[in-house]
Amino acid sequence: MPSVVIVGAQWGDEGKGKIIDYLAGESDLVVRAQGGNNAGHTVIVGEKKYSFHLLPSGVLYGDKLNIIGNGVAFDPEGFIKEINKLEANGFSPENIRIDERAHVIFPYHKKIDALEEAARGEEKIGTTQKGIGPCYMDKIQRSGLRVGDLIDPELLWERLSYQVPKKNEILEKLYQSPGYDLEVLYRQYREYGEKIRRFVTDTTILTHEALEADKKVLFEGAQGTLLDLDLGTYPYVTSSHPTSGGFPVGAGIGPNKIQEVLGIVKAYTTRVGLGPFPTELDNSIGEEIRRKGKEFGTTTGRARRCGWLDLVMLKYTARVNGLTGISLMLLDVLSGFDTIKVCVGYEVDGEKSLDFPPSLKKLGRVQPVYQSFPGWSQDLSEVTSFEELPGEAKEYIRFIEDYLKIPVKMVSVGPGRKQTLVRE
Ligand code: 2SA
Ligand code: MG
Repeated sequence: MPSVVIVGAQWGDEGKGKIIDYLAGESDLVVRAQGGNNAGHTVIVGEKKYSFHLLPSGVLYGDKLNIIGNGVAFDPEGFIKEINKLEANGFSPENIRIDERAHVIFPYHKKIDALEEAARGEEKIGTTQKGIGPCYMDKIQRSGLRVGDLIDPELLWERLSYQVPKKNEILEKLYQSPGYDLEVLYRQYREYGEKIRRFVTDTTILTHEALEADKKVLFEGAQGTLLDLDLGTYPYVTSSHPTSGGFPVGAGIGPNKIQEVLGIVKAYTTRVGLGPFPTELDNSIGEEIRRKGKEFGTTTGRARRCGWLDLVMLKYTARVNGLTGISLMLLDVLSGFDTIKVCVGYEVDGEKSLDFPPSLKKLGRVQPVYQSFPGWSQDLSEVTSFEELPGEAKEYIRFIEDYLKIPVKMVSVGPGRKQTLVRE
């Protein structure tokens, strides 16, 4: 399969980083197309753990091109920090390319993100405060600055001279918060522009050429389907499209170029940030999952909310992404539970339903209908093939496949590269 899209099929943090790293080994290009450094992809090589935010997860291989596509919200400060860290770890950033069209995050975006969250009080989204929403707001409003502007000192000055006074007015009048000094900001960002210039190009050409040459292209999704601006649990969503549909636009390719859509599914469910979560376990089982699964945010360190697997939700996310396969992650975390539950239906206002409701209010009233499965006690971390899994774990996987009518192509039983079981 020359081109594969990897999408999070839940609320993010499904373990995409690990699978992307695994598949990157056999790919020529790794492409990010949405989100920014609000993402947190963890890759574990040997004893060492690497966390990527803005960088595509293929950077640990020396021979892959890593593309930050036009749809990404690009934070130059975060980018420079990440490449410095990469170099300090002995890896080269030279195979990274940034699309000229990607929009740039400025400090005022981050500040507005934080102030807007504070202003919302109880109604806050629970954002990562990386300025993602406000940056995309400028993009949609057609007033944003793009990477191409950042590396052109004259354009940068021109665009910032218009933008900074406007942002200052918003900050001072709306939020009673101090604004920014235009010249200081300009000098700082001009310097960033100098530092990143050598990475900047029209990446759509590179991706196109690779696809035309039948090279293997890996499209790396960040966040998850239920955080999609259109298809997620609005307003508790991110401001981009983490679904498969986000890739044609965010990377500048035709949808017919995507051959496979691999959904990354955690063997249970987690969520960071606020909003309804039908199978949430606000009890000792939820805590046990959090502890065993080390469910804390990679970017912000926040404790993730945990619950059982929700197949009603997955049926929806499988449909809107057109999933062709599933990679089931963190199965090892479920070892040791006597009983494992799976949500197979919803009950809302006394009525049974098999559909994930578009209405957030309705989703908040959902009572999950569970099917119970016997658990297994074996530690799965040493298992090297699907056949070796305990019968109960196989049964759990087969049930998921039958319900969703999608094959589980990979199973992960630990964070290491070797702990990935690929089904023949
Ligand atoms: P934002 O910052 O505007 O994108 O936040 C909007 C919502 O999207 C959620 N969101 C995420 N959810 C899970 N993981 C994300 N990335 C980091 C990670 C998060 C972290 O991989 O661990 O470190 O806390 C991510 N990014 C955004 C967010 O919680 C809001 O609900
Ligand atoms: Mg993450």
